[in-house]
Amino acid sequence: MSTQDCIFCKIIKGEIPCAEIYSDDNVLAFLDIGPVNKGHTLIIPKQHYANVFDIPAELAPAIINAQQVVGKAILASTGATGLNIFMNNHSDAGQLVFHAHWHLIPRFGNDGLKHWPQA
Ligand code: IU
Repeated sequence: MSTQDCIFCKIIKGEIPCAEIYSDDNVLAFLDIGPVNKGHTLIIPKQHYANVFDIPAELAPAIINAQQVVGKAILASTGATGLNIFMNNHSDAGQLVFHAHWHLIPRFGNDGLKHWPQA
């Protein structure tokens, strides 16, 4: 897929709106349109990379920083008592959007969601 057709690249360019949570030179975070829990957020690199294997290692500090900043803000604002951070790489792992992204999913006691990797 070319970056022209990539929905997350369109969000980064402002061609498609999003509920932005955080932005810096390297990454953008916004609310997932299909949240599995209140406050479900995605963190994406502003450059197009299909999955984790394409991301240059130099970007790792920016991604970790965003996970910490955004993760703490989600915990504080939702009152969640836990947070899942994960990503899907390749369709067999459940990846539907082929622009690398991390899911940040707030967890609440007895929220009904399973604990990965329980089936
Ligand atoms: P996945 O890891 O590729 O399976 O997750 C894709 C996520 O992107 C999924 O949770 C969608 O709800 C989310 N999403 C979005 O937030 N905005 C969009 O325009 C599209 C998908 I398309």
